[in-house]
Parts: sequence; structure tokens; C-alpha cells
Amino acid sequence: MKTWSAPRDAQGLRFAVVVSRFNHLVSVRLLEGCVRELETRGAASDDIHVAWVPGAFEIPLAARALAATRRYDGIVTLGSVIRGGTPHFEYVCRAVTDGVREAMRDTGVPIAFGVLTTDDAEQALARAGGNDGNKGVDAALAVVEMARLLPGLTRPPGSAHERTP
Ligand code: INI
Repeated sequence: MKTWSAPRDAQGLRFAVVVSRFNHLVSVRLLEGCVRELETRGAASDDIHVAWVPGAFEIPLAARALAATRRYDGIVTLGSVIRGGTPHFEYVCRAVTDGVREAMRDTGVPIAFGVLTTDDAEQALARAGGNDGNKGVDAALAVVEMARLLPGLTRPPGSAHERTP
């Protein structure tokens, strides 16, 4: 049996973070958690590039554009969509989740999903460094693991690296 597993070591890797300005306080906290985790895992500050976009709806376009440059080992998307009284919430949630998934599928670049979808601001803040952790940290860990895992999965069988333990 062959098993792949990837160390969550970000040394030498390059990342882009796409973060939405909407619900700015939540975004800032997600971004702080994300960047701190990437640096704790060994990423250099110069190798973390941050792109601010107006709202969650705009995240997929920016993530796809950055992925298409092939400059990054992984991309993190951060933001929060908070339920209001209208169906708008559902449309923005659908657009950002579908868009990020399609950008990842079409480019083959790992894109972590750190966009909160919550009923109210309190739930969002709890997940942005409050009592329920920080989704920015979780997204950073996910992107590092995928960035490390993917090269091994796509390497041709029997290649030099494949044989190296
Ligand atoms: N964008 C968000 O990131 N979060 C929200 O909660 C939100 N709400 O509630 O409307 C939101 N809307 C803006 C949207 O993402 C676009 O920026 C806007 O429609 C312009 O395209």
C-alpha cells in the first residue's frame, strides 16, 4: 500500500491571500491568523502576497487570476458573508463557494476556503479569533498541506523523487 501524507511546513513556499473588505473587522482578524500561521510554519513574509477585494463575490475572480500566474504554491481565500433579511446571502454564498471550487479545479492550484458564512456578526467574530477558533488559521494549515501534497500526487510513477523516501 502506498500512502501520501504531507508535512505542514511552509518553508520556501509562496502564497497569495485574497481577502474581502466587507465586514472588515472579521476579515482583518482572519488575515492576522492566516499570516501568523503561514509564518509560524516557515513561510517568508516576502513570499506572502495579499490582495484585498470589495466583497466575497469578487474573491473567485481574484483567486483565479492569481492562480493562473503560476507564481503561487497555494492561495487562501478569506472573508465573511453574514445572513441579512434577504436572499442576497444565499446568492453571495453560492457564488463564492462555487467560484473558488471552480478556480481550484480549473487551475490545479490549491485554494483554501476561509470564507465564513454565518447567521450573525457574533458567530463570525467567534470564528475569527474568538471562542470558536480562527478560520484563517485553519485555511492556512489546509493550503500548506495541499501545497506540499500535490507535487507528490502528480509526479510520474518511478521518477527519482517517487523512489526517494
Ligand atoms: N459581501 C461580503 O463579503 N459579505 C457579505 O455579508 C455581503 N452582504 O451581506 O451583502 C457581501 N456583499 C457584497 C458582495 O460580495 C459584492 O461585493 C457586491 O455585490 C458587489 O459586487
